[in-house]
Amino acid sequence: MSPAGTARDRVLLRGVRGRGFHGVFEHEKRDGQDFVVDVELAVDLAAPGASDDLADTVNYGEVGAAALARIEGEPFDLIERLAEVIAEDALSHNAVDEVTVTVHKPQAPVGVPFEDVEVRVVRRRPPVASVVAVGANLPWGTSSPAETLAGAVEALGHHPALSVVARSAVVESDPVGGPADQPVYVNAVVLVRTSLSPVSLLRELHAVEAAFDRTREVRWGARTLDLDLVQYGDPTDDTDVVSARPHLTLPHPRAHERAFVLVPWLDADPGAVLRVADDVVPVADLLARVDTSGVRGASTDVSELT
Ligand code: PH2
Ligand code: MG
Ligand code: MG
Repeated sequence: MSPAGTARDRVLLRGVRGRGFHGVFEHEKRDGQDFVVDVELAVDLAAPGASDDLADTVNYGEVGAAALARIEGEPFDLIERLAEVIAEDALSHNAVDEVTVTVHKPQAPVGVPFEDVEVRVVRRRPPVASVVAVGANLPWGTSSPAETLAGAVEALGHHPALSVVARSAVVESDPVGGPADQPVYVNAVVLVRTSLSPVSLLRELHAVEAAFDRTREVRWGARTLDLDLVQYGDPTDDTDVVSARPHLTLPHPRAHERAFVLVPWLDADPGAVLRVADDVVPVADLLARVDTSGVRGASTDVSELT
């Protein structure tokens, strides 16, 4: 991890070349010239390195095609602008934390003999709001599930690219699904802001789970800690990420029907909304449709449940 908390690994695509019509001068817009683009993507490559699965990284073919489309597309006056839009495109990929785009214009009308002129922009993701549901129903060492939740929220807040904006009351809830004989859960919802990509945020959630010795044996089975990414970005301005990939399903496919998520979420954010299929629905409305009898308390203090 870099000091900013983002990936140190890189995917580099160099020398994407095309003919474009960018430039301040009329003859540049009329005749066109070559533009060459380098794209450097900060992506955590540990997961794809282990899985050998394209879904865990960024497809450099897609990045290259998008860069070429920008070179050949709408003419801009400035290569600064061209670099900026190529960077924006690259950051729309769910695994990309940061991007460096260099645009070269080797035939530019500079007026003196020269080799190359280039501009380079370095762009990170602007911080976005994201929603994390936390749950636990097994002690971790001498720590009760409620203490574990508090520890997990604290661990999240220590990440340099992530800040905790609000945390709900802790509720107690009957287990939903999985083995019938498991202990009751404690659940809460945490609102964060982060400049991590969705993929990197999910990886961070898994790292915090692992720090509390979370194991994955039985689906929906008892666990020391569960951190689920419910929503990434803001559906009210369409900046939320929608993804159907098995490793990154966003928004969380079951959050809209789970009282143990909706009750604490509404407590943390009375104006919360969730994308459900094609609609953006207030969490308060979703809550009116579900059975909340298995969820108890909006105890505002973690220590009350320890
Ligand atoms: N998590 C599950 C399955 N069932 N039930 C409750 N009450 N609380 C949970 O956090 C929970 C669950 C899978 O993550
Ligand atoms: Mg879960
Ligand atoms: Mg989970």
